[in-house]
Amino acid sequence: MTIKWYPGHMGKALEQIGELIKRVDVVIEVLDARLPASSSNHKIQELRRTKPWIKILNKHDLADPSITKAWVKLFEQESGVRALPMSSKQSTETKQLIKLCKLMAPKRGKPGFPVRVMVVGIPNVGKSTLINTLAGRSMAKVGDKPAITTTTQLIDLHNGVVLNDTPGVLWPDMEDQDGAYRLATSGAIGANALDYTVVGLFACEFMLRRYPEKLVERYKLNELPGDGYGLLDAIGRCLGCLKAGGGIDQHRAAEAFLRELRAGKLGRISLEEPAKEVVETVVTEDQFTSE
Ligand SMILES: Nc1nc2c(ncn2[C@@H]2O[C@H](COP(=O)(O)OP(=O)(O)OP(=O)(O)O)[C@@H](O)[C@H]2O)c(=O)[nH]1
Ligand SMILES: [Mg+2]
Repeated sequence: MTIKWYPGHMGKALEQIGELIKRVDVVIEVLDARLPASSSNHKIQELRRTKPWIKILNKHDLADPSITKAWVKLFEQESGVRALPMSSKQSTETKQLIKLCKLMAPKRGKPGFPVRVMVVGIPNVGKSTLINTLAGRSMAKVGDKPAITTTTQLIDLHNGVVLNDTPGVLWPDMEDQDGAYRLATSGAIGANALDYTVVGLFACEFMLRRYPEKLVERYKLNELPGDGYGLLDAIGRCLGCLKAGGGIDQHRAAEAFLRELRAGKLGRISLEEPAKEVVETVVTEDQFTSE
């Protein structure tokens, strides 16, 4: 099944982002730390030019820490880009962001001339949560499903920074279907645009390949099933997802599995990592600089 999700408000939001970007000093692009490549919107990247750009690898509390570190190093190699792992619900972690915005726009941040910042990213990645944490109160609506924010909103932090919250935006042509399935696994695609069983099977196959030990631990498996279908059955049995007449309800099992995965119940998981050569270079550089 092909995944595609581009509700009407997204095209309009992309146009607004294209206009707003001309009048802001810094852009904060919120990525999902579990899938930093697939959660980056190339349509927004195309608008960048030389604009100071901060990439937040959000929800890092849910991602594999060593893989997040490799992504951060990789992104920081891009000119004019700063990258930070973050958990946008934690005010201790978000504090440094204000300082960084001011540092990246040294001519602004004075009375009457606030640093104008726009927060962009795909749906459900934590943009509004980040803004609320920075504001210290609930200014923007947040929710555990994509497309909660559908219009832009300007929020003055009263500390020399004003923020634009923007709706989560995807792109119409989801040619990279592997990436689209990772987005669906993370919760960035609307429930009406996907088949839970198929996405659940994709997530099962990935976990069997990449994190089998986490499956064994969470679902008390005596032996690892040979494929996604077998795993979905084992999960359904463990979580009590049964059909009325007997047998496993695979649809319910898939839905429950995705819910658990997204909530971090299986531990910290990254759905993608930088190419192996890049990780090796980063690790070598790390050892070199820590000596
Ligand atoms: N574990 C974890 N959850 C987070 C984090 N940041 C946000 N969330 C959760 O992610 C969900 C989406 O948050 P929002 O702030 O509404 O996301 P958004 O990017 O504004 O989404 P749209 O408005 O739909 O584009 C909510 O359930 C948040 O509680 C984080 O750092 N870690
Ligand atoms: Mg939002």
